[in-house]
Amino acid sequence: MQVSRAPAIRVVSPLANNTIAQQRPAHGSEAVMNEISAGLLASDACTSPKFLYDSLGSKLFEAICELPEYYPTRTEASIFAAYGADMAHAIGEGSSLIDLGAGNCAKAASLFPLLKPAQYVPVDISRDFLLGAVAQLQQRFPQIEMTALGLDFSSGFELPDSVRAERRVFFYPGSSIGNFSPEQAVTFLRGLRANAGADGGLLIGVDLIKDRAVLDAAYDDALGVTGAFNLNMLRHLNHLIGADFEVDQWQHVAFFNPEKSRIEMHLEARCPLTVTWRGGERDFARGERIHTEDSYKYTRQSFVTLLEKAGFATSRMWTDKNNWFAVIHARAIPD
Ligand code: AVJ
Repeated sequence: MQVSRAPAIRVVSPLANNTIAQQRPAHGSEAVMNEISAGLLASDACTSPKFLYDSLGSKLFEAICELPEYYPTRTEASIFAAYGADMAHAIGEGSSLIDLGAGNCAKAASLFPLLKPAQYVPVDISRDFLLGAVAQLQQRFPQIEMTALGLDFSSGFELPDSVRAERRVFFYPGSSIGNFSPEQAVTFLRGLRANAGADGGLLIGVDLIKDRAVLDAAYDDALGVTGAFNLNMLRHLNHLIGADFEVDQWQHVAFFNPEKSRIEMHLEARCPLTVTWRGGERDFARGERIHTEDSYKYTRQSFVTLLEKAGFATSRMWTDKNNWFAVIHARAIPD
């Protein structure tokens, strides 16, 4: 018989003295300064999409998910709703579910009644946000052991001993994998494979190639919410590196690049201007751009192939009726 108890919530804090936390310093640190400076000074200026998410940026992304043009969130949710039981069957009860970029933990929580994991391990860069969400969840699901990890997993990580070694299943919904180039995605997934162990698995959401007009509209919506989301990065950069970007001198540009099979987001200078920040400055000509995000789109086959390169064999795939989005369950290929 399963004994129900409410285990203490353990949190690995970026402040704690452990190797995980030390891999990535907090925003505003010297490493972040150097990273942003280098991007702004590159001949094709660029910034990492992670800087889209300050507190306003996270709210704007939530608003994006409600836009009629932005199909991924809603389409993925419809796939979970239709095939949750099937997914639970493929994965099996009693897994250790490791939720990458958990945020408010809502997507994973909706699967708990079917999936019945033994342990839930939400991972998110925003530790405080995560803590609140997990405390509430633990009340609703006292029989699931919960261990929250506050860390940036994007550049690789190791799991602490508090995460069960058996039956690890990485949960990576939302098509966030699209922010990596295909080569980076293979490296990232190989890292998951190494952490998963031979009996491990992966449940991942992937956005599929579709009609170009649908893709373009999803990243350049009529209300201008995605534009606000993109432009807000400038305010965040002003805060992080003491820059003097003026938001009204820039405009949002987003389009599907079919050669690279990706949406590109840029910020384009509307006039000749100079930006200054702590330790640097740069002139931008009118029309010159900062590349702020890529969102790669795959075919079902191209993603299955990518998973194979990373050491995962696809066991099941679920899609919506339009074939706009896929949720894939893959198992670690034994060494
Ligand atoms: C959070 C990376 C999945 O690429 O669709 C939404 C981010 N950018 N609109 C995506 C995003 C512009 C989103 N991901």
